[in-house]
Amino acid sequence: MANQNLFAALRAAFPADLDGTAIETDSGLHYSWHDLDRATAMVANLLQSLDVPKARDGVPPRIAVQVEKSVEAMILYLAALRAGFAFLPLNTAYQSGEIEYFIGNASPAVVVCSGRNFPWVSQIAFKAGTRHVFTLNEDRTGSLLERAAHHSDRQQPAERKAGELAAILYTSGTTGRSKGAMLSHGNLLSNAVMLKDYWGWQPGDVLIHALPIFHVHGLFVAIHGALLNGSKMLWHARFDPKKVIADLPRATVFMGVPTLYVRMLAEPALTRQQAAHMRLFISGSAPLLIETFNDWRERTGHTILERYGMSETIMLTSNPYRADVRYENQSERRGGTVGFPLPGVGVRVRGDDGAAVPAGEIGGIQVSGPNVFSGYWQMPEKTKEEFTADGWFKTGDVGQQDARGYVTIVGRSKDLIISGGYNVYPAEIEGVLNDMPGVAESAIVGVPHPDFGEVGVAVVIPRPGATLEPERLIDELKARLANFKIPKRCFIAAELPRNTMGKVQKNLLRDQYQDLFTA
Ligand code: MCA
Ligand code: AMP
Repeated sequence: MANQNLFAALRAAFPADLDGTAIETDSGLHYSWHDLDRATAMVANLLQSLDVPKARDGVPPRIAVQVEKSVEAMILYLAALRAGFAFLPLNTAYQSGEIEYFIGNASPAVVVCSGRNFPWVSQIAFKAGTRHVFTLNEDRTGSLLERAAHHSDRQQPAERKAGELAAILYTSGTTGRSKGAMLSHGNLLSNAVMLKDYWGWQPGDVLIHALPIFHVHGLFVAIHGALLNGSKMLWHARFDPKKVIADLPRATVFMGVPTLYVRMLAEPALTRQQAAHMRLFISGSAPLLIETFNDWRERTGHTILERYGMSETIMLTSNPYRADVRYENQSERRGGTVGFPLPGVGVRVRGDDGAAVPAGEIGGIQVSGPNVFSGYWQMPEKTKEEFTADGWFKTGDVGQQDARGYVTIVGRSKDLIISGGYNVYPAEIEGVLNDMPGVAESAIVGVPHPDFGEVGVAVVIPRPGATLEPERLIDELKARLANFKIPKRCFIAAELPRNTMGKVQKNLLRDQYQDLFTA
């Protein structure tokens, strides 16, 4: 059977003319397909030359990476696949306590960080038993590329089976610490191949890549989509609405979280004429407000295609790209919905008792398919809890499916805030707050925000006799947690509202602070 390594499939989709431009960056650099092929071979050869534990029981060595966005960072991801390593991307906002947990949990054989962070990241990594720590900076400097330069630019992709581990994505569940969702080469490739067809990728497509590359959206959906179509990417190191709008006449596809659309709409340069060359605008990772959907259509003449996914499953549902006879009734992109289950993906809605609910009624969303992960890294019990007895994954999202098949997400059973497309778990922040001197207890709730969609607000109860200052608590949190997790406001209160069972009534707090940012 042919090699199922995801890299082999992506490489096979490179255009015949390897001298053509694969990536053009916002700082004016051009990378050819040949460059991508050679650079991934060299880095893969470096990784394979290292003294690391061999793959055991289908579990390859892990490589954990916390670096700023750059083409070389993407090359490192592709090289890890090519060498047969499992890739573990880490948000650049994570602080030392967070990194210590991920490295301790995943025991990576190799860690790559920015030169700036080397002193503390390497200390954490060496303590956890990692033998190889490299640096990679935004400006193409660092020990990784220096070492890779000594290796051959030819390499045979490692033999991998579809079920073998390709990546671990850390995601928190309802409670407790983050869990590593294990995605296989087959999970990633099957989803990418299906989306290439469903979203109508075509010759000549050009993707504007303006998302971070340490989560599913920017790393998998966007990069796999472009590479599998042999499409050029216009590479933005960070999202700047003006720069993206300026690139629209040279592009055909854009992917963003709702905040990116909101920020572009605030720019007068966004016009129908400026967007005339575009074929497709895709939104996901967080709910797209119907106002944004409508405003975008009015301003640009394009109807945003909203889709829904998770780290554990990659893409699950999507509004249609076009009317297609293969998919009966699927023609219209409906704002406020996340569309239809993607081909091959099973979606069902279940009540609290596990029984099916009638069309149009609300329940827990469960999913199945070749895209669904195999479980959480070294957490068999957690894995078991999140799957039903008949093998469906419980997403923790609450929604409904109407008679035509459109899925709408109406809420979440998991206590989760999605802020600017990043997940924030109240339990984690409450845990840190509750450990601070003078704090008796705390609650974090999500409230509407015009830019980030939703943001966290903290309500903190002091211990008897203690005086707390909100600014001090926020500063303390900033020292310990990634910046996007920091509550935007903090209030000191005498007590938290509780029901008769003693459970904190977060809905009352949400109601109380509902208009804090939107009034
Ligand atoms: C930055 N800040 C935030 C966020 N980002 N606060 C809340 N939520 C955020 N998302 C804070 C910083 O801490 C800082 O606060 C201030 O905002 C400005 O920071 P800055 O870095 O300048 O912000 P930015 O660069 O403008 O970033 C905003 C952003 C970014 C471009 C919207 O958050 C972003 O790229 N989001 C995309 C996330 C994403 O790719 N998600 C996909 C996950 P202070 O000034 O107080 O320090 S994949 C997924 O969810 C699933 C699978 C799916 O379906 O796709
Ligand atoms: P993550 O853990 O980062 O993979 O986030 C996955 C979660 O993002 C899902 O369980 C949903 O709650 C949410 N999500 C993703 N796309 C959408 C969308 N289009 N609308 C609403 N929620 C979404």
